[in-house]
Amino acid sequence: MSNKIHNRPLEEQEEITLAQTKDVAVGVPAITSSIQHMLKYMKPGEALKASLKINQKKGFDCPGCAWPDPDDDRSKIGEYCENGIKAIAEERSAKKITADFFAKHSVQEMSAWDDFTIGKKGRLTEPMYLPQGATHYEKISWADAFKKLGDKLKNLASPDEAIFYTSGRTSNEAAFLYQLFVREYGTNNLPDCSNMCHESSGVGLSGTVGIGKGSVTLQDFNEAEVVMVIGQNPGTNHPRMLNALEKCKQNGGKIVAVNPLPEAGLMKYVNPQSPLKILKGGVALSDIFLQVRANGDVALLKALMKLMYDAEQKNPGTVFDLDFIKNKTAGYEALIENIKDLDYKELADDAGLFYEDIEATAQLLIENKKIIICWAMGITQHENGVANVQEIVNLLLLKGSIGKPGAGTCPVRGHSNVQGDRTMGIWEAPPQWLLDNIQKQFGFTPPQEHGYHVVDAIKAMHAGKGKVFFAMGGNFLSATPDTDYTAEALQKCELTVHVSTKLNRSHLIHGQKALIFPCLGRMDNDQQESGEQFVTVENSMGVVHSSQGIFKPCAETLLSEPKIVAELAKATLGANSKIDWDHMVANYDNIRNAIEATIPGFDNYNERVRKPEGFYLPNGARKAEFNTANKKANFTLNEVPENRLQDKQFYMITNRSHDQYNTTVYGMADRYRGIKNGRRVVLINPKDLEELGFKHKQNVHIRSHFNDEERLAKNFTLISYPIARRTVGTYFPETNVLVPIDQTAKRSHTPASKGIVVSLEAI
Ligand SMILES: Nc1nc2c(c(=O)[nH]1)N[C@H]1C(S)=C(S)[C@@H](COP(=O)(O)OP(=O)(O)OC[C@H]3O[C@@H](n4cnc5c(=O)[nH]c(N)nc54)[C@H](O)[C@@H]3O)O[C@H]1N2
Ligand SMILES: Nc1nc2c(c(=O)[nH]1)N[C@H]1C(S)=C(S)[C@@H](COP(=O)(O)OP(=O)(O)OC[C@H]3O[C@@H](n4cnc5c(=O)[nH]c(N)nc54)[C@H](O)[C@@H]3O)O[C@H]1N2
Ligand SMILES: [Mo]
Repeated sequence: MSNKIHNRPLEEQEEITLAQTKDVAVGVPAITSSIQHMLKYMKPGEALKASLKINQKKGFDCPGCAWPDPDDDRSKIGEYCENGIKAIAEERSAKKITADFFAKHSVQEMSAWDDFTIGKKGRLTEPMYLPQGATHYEKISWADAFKKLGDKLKNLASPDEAIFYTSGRTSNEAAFLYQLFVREYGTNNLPDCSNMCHESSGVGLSGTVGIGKGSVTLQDFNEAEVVMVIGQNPGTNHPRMLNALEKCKQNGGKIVAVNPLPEAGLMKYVNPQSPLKILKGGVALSDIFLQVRANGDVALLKALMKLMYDAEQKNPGTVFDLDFIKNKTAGYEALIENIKDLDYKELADDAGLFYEDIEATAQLLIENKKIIICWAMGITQHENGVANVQEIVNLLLLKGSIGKPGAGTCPVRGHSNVQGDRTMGIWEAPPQWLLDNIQKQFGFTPPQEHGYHVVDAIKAMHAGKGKVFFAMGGNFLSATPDTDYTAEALQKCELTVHVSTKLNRSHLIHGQKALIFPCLGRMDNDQQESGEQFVTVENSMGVVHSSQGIFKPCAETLLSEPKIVAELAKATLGANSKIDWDHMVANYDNIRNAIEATIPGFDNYNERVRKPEGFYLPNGARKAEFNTANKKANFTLNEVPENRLQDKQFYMITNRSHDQYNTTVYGMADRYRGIKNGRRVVLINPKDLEELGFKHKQNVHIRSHFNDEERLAKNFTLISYPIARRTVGTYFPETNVLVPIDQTAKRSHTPASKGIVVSLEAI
């Protein structure tokens, strides 16, 4: 792996410039920024067409985030947001990469480019092959490419030597077909981006409320009395969520933000589609901002529950929902034993919070009954990520705030169809009913043993047990932890294959041989034998709806993801397959019929998904029906995590800037945080800076510490910033090299990307 990229020398870095940190999100600058971005990277006519069709009924689903679209009043000028527009411009880039491009640039040359440069080269258009020992990718026909991969898969000693990754943009149709092929081939090695994302939510929720998804709908935000937003930066990552929070406030609801950073969107918000409000300057969104230190959330949630308990003791029956607790839950007494003697001030100190703020928050929770808690990566990407989620559930259960209007759990998903992919069976640990249904429906016996999640997949490749790595989308190398280790793992593979829309670093850090399969994106028109197709996706709130491409694909050579799976299945399984792959892919209705027959909740799929607003999947928790082993919602006991910091050490959180989509860097302006021109920064509290004897804008190396292991990332700039104490902030993926492969969440195996212990070294 090129050290040059990791440790980019300071003289090659532009000087970071700082602007005023914003306390208002969206508004006019967001509109200007998105229009500029579209016009810079797209053809003007297409830009207009895209902005009118995004997230509209009969339009395409924004490839950005998984936030739901309103069932009713969608804005006429497009249900869009600044970062959705950037996602579109990125996918519908006017530039193209052809075989000539690969002939001109060696893999080694390209791997020295930074991610921004790589991403801006345009759309991939032709299948490419890198023979063993070659310096350049070469053009290959689709037929030869499928044959090469099919032959390789056929000749492995065991199907378990192959690993099939999925990123969360893959449609329901492609995902279902893909897992079906992988299981007929004979393995459950189906790691996905969810393993690095909301897996802790899935695990934490399944055991406690019986479904690994959230329980709220968009409508619930209109009725909620209190919404807590914990470990999430919606202003950047789910901008349309701010509309829902604004509505909640208009109806008298209160918002509590819990975050080590004062994120702009949570502080104040100007709706871009409401010019009047732009003039007035927006609304202050958060009523209370709890500036928790990294991973102080369990301490905070326990402190809140302790104060609620005290109030309940004083006026029994007024704070907790005792009927709900009695009829619907288990484990209440044990939880009370656990919290009744806690010292809330000690917990507040541990979380780095003021007593008054915790008391004020507790008061809101004591007085109100309809509570929603939203969360994202600040909660899940910790060693105790599952415990974080379970403490959130404990608090909601005490209030009876799951399964009634205006209340519930809201894990806000990342990729636009990550939730749908899991529903379709992209899961290394499939539930038994799924395997049984597949067997019944398709007449083959799927493998029963569970496969590798992301971290185990990397270790298997590193140990030489994983020999073929196939990725349906994503950028595995840059998204995963411990970049150097993962690079070694991929390089040990005999063959790496990527189905992709855009060039990324995973094409450049490759196995002995490598293939690139260029595919259609969300906005591209998808023609198959029976004519034009649409696909379907599931949003963060369990609504399944259709998405229709609107543009002519930028090259005739591109294949759709379902078509790629079908051809691969034929090349690998040949006449042995029980499935008519050509029939499936000729008309996606056929795939949807197969989904309906295999997965509960999809009755009359083809009919219902043609309704413009789609349909809701069944969700027991939403109706206070808990499909756990004991049919109750379960309280759980979780320890307050130990403080792992030694003197002069910090917890490092690795966040997204306002100008990126995961590993795709749109630009160098983290506008709301006021950081421009560069991404190799460390945000640090001015008092911590002073205690270290370091100065604002000083250059440092970052060293991470885990057990006896140390990892180093060089050449960063310290930025004095109002971040919580004992916490430093950096950007992902630049600091993934510091995330230890073995530092993962208990039970969900999610890399602890927001809880890395680091020290800073002056250069
Ligand atoms: N524009 C854009 N949209 C996106 C994405 C993108 O990259 N760009 N990515 C998509 C994906 S895949 C995902 S998963 C989501 C991610 O959405 P987010 O989870 O909002 O993304 P992060 O930048 O990881 O932000 C985590 C937030 O948690 C806070 N935080 C960090 N550690 C802690 C902690 O210990 N406790 C608490 N309480 N807070 C903490 C951080 O300061 C930050 O505000 O967004 C999706 N949408
Ligand atoms: N340190 C740290 N690491 C993290 C995180 C963090 O917060 N901190 N976040 C984690 C999270 S939440 C996630 S979800 C993962 C993301 O991990 P991934 O999903 O693997 O990464 P992305 O950057 O979203 O993948 C981008 C690539 O997907 C391809 N692509 C885009 N659209 C399509 C499409 O329609 N079809 C196909 N086939 N390919 C397409 C393009 O080639 C593009 O380069 O990263 C994780 N890694
Ligand atoms: Mo994610």
